[in-house]
Amino acid sequence: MKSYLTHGLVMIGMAGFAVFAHADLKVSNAWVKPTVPGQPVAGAYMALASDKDMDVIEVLTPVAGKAEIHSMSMDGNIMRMKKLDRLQLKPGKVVELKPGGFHIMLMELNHQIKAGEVVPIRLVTQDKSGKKATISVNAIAAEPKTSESTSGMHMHH
Ligand SMILES: [Cu+2]
Repeated sequence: MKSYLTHGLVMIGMAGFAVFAHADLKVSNAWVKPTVPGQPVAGAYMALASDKDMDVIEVLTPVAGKAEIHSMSMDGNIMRMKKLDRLQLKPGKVVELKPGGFHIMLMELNHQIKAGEVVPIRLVTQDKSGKKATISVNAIAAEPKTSESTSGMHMHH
């Protein structure tokens, strides 16, 4: 068991050249939409590239009382969001969390998220053998780079 744990640490160390990665998962382009005063929720977005089948089963952040993974779809002209128990990742396929699609919903925010703030987010993954791993991501609070407006998208939970 001891040597197994040591090996795990080496793997994490070797993956350190990537921005946010553990042995089997790379996370890039992580950002959070800044909030206005009193706004209780914020969307967090990122690209996830996995080397094997795994699920993201939990999201943790110190800035919010809880964080959920949501999908979004159109119901007529109303945006509907649904909480996912797990977000499936497949090897070789990048899953992009972005406005209008899958996203992480930071809820019960304990302060206003201002542009430029670094928001630490931890993703807990589980592979098919049931083994869990945690990856720590620093998401930057910034307005979306594209001009498409995302305001109002989080009104219908
Ligand atoms: Cu949502």
